[in-house]
Parts: sequence; C-alpha cells; structure tokens
Amino acid sequence: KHEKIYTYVGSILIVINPFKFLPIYNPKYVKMYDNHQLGKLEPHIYAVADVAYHAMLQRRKNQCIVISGESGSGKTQSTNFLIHHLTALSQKGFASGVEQIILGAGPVLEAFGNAKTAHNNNSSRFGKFIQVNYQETGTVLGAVKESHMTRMTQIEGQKREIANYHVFYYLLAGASEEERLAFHLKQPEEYHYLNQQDCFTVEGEDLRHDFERLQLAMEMVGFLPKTRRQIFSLLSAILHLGNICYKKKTYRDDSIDICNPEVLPIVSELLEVKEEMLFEALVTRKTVTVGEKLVLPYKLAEAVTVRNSMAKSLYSALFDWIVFRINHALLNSKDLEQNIKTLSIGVLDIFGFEDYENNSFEQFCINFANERLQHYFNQHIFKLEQEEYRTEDISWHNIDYIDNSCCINLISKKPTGLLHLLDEESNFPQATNQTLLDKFKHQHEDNSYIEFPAVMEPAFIIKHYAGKVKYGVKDFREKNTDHMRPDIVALLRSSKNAFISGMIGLDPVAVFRWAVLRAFFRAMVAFREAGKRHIQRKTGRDTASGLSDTMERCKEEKYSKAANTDKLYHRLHEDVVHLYTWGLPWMGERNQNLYASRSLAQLPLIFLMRNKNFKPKPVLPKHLLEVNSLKHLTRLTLQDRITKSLLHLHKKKKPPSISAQFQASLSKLMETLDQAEPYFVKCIRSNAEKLPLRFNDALVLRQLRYTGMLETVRIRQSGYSCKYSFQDFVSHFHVLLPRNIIPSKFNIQDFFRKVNLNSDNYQVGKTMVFLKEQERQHLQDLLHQEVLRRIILLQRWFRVLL
Ligand code: AOV
Ligand code: MG
Repeated sequence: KHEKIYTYVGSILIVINPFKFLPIYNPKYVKMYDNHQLGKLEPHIYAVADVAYHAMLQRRKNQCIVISGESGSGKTQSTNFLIHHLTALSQKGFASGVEQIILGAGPVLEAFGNAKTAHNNNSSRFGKFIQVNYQETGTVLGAVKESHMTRMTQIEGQKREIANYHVFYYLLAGASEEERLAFHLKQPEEYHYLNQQDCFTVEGEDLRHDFERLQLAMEMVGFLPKTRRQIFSLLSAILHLGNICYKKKTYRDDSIDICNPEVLPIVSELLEVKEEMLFEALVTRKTVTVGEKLVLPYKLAEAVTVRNSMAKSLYSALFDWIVFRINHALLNSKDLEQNIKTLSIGVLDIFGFEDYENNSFEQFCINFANERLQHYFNQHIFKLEQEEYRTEDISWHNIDYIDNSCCINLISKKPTGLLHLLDEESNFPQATNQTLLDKFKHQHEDNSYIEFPAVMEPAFIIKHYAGKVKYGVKDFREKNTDHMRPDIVALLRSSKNAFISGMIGLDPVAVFRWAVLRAFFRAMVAFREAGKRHIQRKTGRDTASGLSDTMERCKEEKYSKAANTDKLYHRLHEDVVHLYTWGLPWMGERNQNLYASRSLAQLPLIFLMRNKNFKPKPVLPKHLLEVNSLKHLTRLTLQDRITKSLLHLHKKKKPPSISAQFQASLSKLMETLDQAEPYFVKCIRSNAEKLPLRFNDALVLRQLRYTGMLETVRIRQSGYSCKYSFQDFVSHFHVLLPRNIIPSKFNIQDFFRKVNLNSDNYQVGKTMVFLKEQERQHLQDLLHQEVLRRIILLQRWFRVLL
C-alpha cells in the first residue's frame, strides 16, 4: 500500500516485486545511499551495493551479492539496479568507458538470453555472474561476465509456456526495409520456431523500440554495424532453418525428402554454405565403418532432430561468442593487466525456480541449481554461524532449519544420484525412458524426496525445498547428450563467411585461434600506441618507423592465413621476439611490464594449443611471464571450455554430457562464491498474475516459509551479527582502550563492563568477540565521540601554542 518494497532481516535484504516502476532509483537516491551504515536509511538495494563496496575497500576483501528467488520474483531487475549503483559509485572519481560497457552488456545479454514465459515476461534462461573489478582506490577497472550453465530454453520451442528468445521478435519487428529484403524476413507467425507457443501478444511498437534499444546497447559494448548485421543475418538463418519440413518419399521405404525446397537457397545464402552440402547434411548421415565411408538416409524423426540440433548449435555458438566478445571489451578497455592489486564485487543472478504444467530436463537443471543456492544460503546463515558459536564455546540454543542436503544428494551424489544414472542411461544404446525410470525407482525406492505418479506415467516427482515438481522423462536422455554432429560442424565450417565458420564453438581450434589472434592483435596495437606516445615525449618527434614496421609484420591476416597451428605458432613467436627486442628499450619500466604482459599473456595459450606438454622458451625475463592477465583470461568460461575441449582432442574422449557440464559449472560457481564475503538479496513474487501492487498473502507466505525466512529472523534476533577476533577488536577500538592493552578475554570483558554494554547483547568467546548490531553501533558512536574530543583538544592546544 505504501509502495515500500524493501526490508532487512539483519543484513539480508528482502524485496517484494511490486511489478510497477517506483521513482526510487534516480541519481538522487544513488547519492543519498552513498557511504551509510546499513539500516541508517530506509532499506534499499542501493544500500546493499554501497555496504559491499565500502566493505571491499575497508577490509580489502572480495565481496559477492547472491540474489535468489523464484521465477519472476525480481532477481534480474535487482541485479541491474546493483550494477547500476556499483558503477555509479566508482564514477565519483572520473568516468571511463568501462562503465558504459558494463551497463550496455546487460540489455544485450538479456535480449539473447531471456525469453517470455508464463511466470515472467523477461525470464532469464541462463545464469550469470558479473564480477566488477576495482582498483584499490575504488575506481572500476573492468568486469567479467560469466554465463554459467547451459541455456535452458530449447530453440525449437517445444513448451507452450516458454516463448523463444526476445531477440528474434525484436528483429522481426524492428528490421529496416533493406534488412527485411536481405534476410528474407517474414512475420513471426510464419516461423515454426516462433509459433509453437501460446500466443504472447506484445505490441509491435514496443518491440520496435526494444530493437532500437538493443542496437544501442550493442553499440555501447563495441559491436560495429558490420558485426551487428552478421549477427542478425545468422538469426534469420536460424529462423528459416526451422521452417524446413520433411516428408516421406514413398509409403514403402523410410527415405525422406524436404517438402519446401524453396527455403534451402535462403538458408544457404544466409549461412554462405553450398546448397547441396546443406541438403546432404539435412537428410543424410555420413559415417565411416571399417575404413569405408557410408552415406545413410535419416528417418523422418531423426532428420527433424538434426535440423533442430543445427539451429541450436548455431544459436549456442552465437551466444558464447557474444559473451566472449563482451568480456574482451571489458578486459581490454582498461589496464587490467597492470601489476596492481584488484578487488571485486560479484553479483550472481541465475534462473529462478520453475514449475510448469509439463516440466522437462531444463526445469530439472534449473531447480537443481536453485537447490544448490538455497544450500549455500543455509550454510552461511545457519550452519557455519552456529558451528562458530559452538567452537567459541559461547552459550547458545541451537536453531533448527530445513537442510536440503538430502535432495541435493539424491540428484547429484556419485554414483547413484539421478544425474549420474541419467548419464549411464544416455550412453547405453538399448536404454529407453522406461529403463531410466526403472533405474531411478530401483536405486531410490526408499528415498522420501522422490516419488512416482500413481497412474502409469513416464514421470517422477521431486520434493524440492520450494515444493514438489513433476518431471516428464521424455527427451531427458536426448537432451542430455545434445552434441553437435560432425557433419554439421563440417558444413558450418565450410561457410565462406568467416564470422560463422570462425564461431562454431565446437571446433575448438578455430575459435581458439580466432580469440587468441584478436587478443594478441589488440595487445600489439596498444603496444604500438604506447611506444609512439613514449617516443613523442622523449624526442618530440612523431615518427615511430621502427614500430610501424613491427606492425606491418604483425598483420592479423598473416596469422589467419597460417596453414596450421605449428606455422601460426612460429610466426607469432618470431614477431614477439622482434617486437620485444625492438620495442622494449624504448619504454619505461612500468609500460614495459604492462604491454609485454598484455600480449605475452596470450602466448601460453598458444603453447597449449601446440602441445599441452610444451614448456615455453622464455623470450623475456621470467617475471613477465607470470602475469596477472592470464588469470583473468583463463577465467573466461569460453576459454575454459576450449581448453578443456582441446585436452579432449588429445585424449579423443567423448565430450561430457550436458548434465555433467552443468554440474561442473555449478561447482565452479560455488567455489567462486566461497572465496568472497557474501551478501544476500531475497526476492519475493507478490502475485502470480504479474499485476502491479497486488499482494497475494498465501503466495508470499509460502515463499517466506520455504526460503527459511522465519528461521533466519530467529537466528538474526538471537545471534550476533558482528564478530571480531580479539586482535581486530583491539586495533579497531584502540582509541577507547587503555594504551598497550593485551587482547585477552578478561581485558575485553572488563572494558565492556566499564562502558556499560548490555550483557545480553554480547558474548566473549575463546578467541572472538560477538556483538549485536545495536551494541556495535553504540561502541562505534563512542569511538566517534572520543576521536572528536581529541581533535578539539589538539586544536585548543595548538591555539595556545601559537
Ligand atoms: P527474475 O529474474 O527473478 O525471474 P525479473 O527480475 O525478470 O525476475 O522480474 C520480473 C519482472 O518484475 C520485471 O520484468 C519487472 O517488470 C518486474 N520487477 C521486478 N523487480 C522490480 C522492481 N524492483 N521494481 C519494479 N518492477 C520490478 V527468472 O529470470 O524468470 O527466475 O528465470
Ligand atoms: Mg532473471
């Protein structure tokens, strides 16, 4: 009623999604929340960003903000506000381009990675972790966006409740007349991939506007008009591809034909592949058996799967490529590689808990990720906290909470977790949906977290922390082993369009080479520019002929034309030696380190590409090889994936299943979170109809219950939110304490008695002091007063002296 959507439980922020834009996010609010203690002002998402920012600067520790809540509860919106505030805080110094890129990246990723669903008009179909990096002074240096976990919407759109990715609708509504002709665009209803879903009506006018906004955001992150056009052309190809339909040639045999051959030239034109090759890849499979090449026609259902798999692979590669490019822009836009210490604040926004009429493999993965996140919350709020009280031996009544470890074990524990059983069945040619279900039943008969429907139905039910969800097992196995087929890879790699052939993610060497080259080339350019500036400063001349010569040598095309990786490596190696022997003496030491490390960071990757056991010959002093940037570069998921696939190439192993990749990426995410100090934001959906300012009591109460909010209130009430080791306590409050005090339990207790601290609100353990927020505030105020008093005394004293 009062449009107050925020409240705190301790330092945890609770947000009720109002489904209405409130005027509380303007620059006035940014300023207002700058540098205040949590709780001094009305609760607000900006306050959380601000506290994390100042904690990072004061404690010199990385922070992370973990946002959770079910689908449509407001996680992505909250993330955007947080990022907005985190970049605004830094701009107090001077604004640099990197904030623009960080802000532009959000809308781009949302257009390509979000879709309209029954629960949310802008539902994230991928998880992201945005890490904003700062200098120790607090200015933004750059950021890393990791797209975690495979995208969870099927491009072929089998589910009524989930529309396709926004960008398709934007393109169809907003393309110019010229683009419509060039890409052969039609109306959304005419595309198979867009007309499977329940009718989602959105005004064409709005979509056109969205398209403009997207173009603008793409520009902000550095996509040139040419690149944008290539992206839109690829999207059109995907849509047309989906329209290809098949028919049986005759009643007698299984051989098939394409029933709308007129679509083929369009797709082949947009993808720049040969039409015959496209046709072949869509209707036949090529295999090699006992040294003989076999061409086998697909059956009808197989052909449909192949078509969809091709569309999916293209879209996946495009999405990965976009994330990769954005990261690159963020890394290169400032001198991240400089040997300075960086601090960071990470913000995690994943897909929220989902339950539709029909749930499949995607929902299973999404809900499992949420289960893990809830576990992370429980660990921090209840388990670790109470364990600490116990080890410190302070008096404490245990608070129970709902531990969801059992459900997590059921799904993922080796070797009988559901995901592992699924992997087994996915690799077993004779497996069926029934054998999979039988396996589940057999292994987990007595587990109370899994049930099977009473009526015969190929489904199972999981008791999640957020409620029971029924999953249909149809397609679980297929979706779990959804790899790109070799003939499709070959087809796409044959594209004359370097953008497409270079992007096909599952040809690791190609993407890898491309990425390394770009990075290397940019580093060279930066190197040259720095050299030029340096020479100008030293000699007053604008000539840098030696360096221009170097640049001539290091032409990007030259590398792209290298026939194989060995040759490529040799060329690069040669040029690097030249560049450094020529260029380095010109530069000051700082610049040497900076620019050398920038380009050299790429080199180990090239070595890896050549041979994983190869030890690079140091061209330069060793310390230059141990560069910071390598850490940043290898943190990119795409690069990780490529590195892993490269190793796979060496071992000739099957690529890991989707569920294995998903679990690995989740575990990696949890590791990242464990290395930072967490803040929690809990989003609550106010009503299921997405109506503004409508509050459904039952719905809200259910969410408060299952997220453990009531127990959280209890622990925050009786627990201690402020903790110091004795030493830290003494250093922080030394002004109030006797000089040279020994940091011991006795001395600190003595001090508390002297300042009349309420003994109900603190405890002194074996090595630590525990305080409630109120008492900490009280001490902080005392400290403040004492400091003021001393300043005044000093001033008086000076006056007397003068
Ligand atoms: P989600 O991220 O939690 O769902 P969103 O952040 O996309 O949910 O929020 C859904 C919609 O709620 C947004 O598109 C806004 O219209 C509205 N909304 C959310 N927070 C606010 C706010 N603070 N003020 C005004 N409107 C808001 V999902 O991604 O489906 O799990 O996968
Ligand atoms: Mg979201």
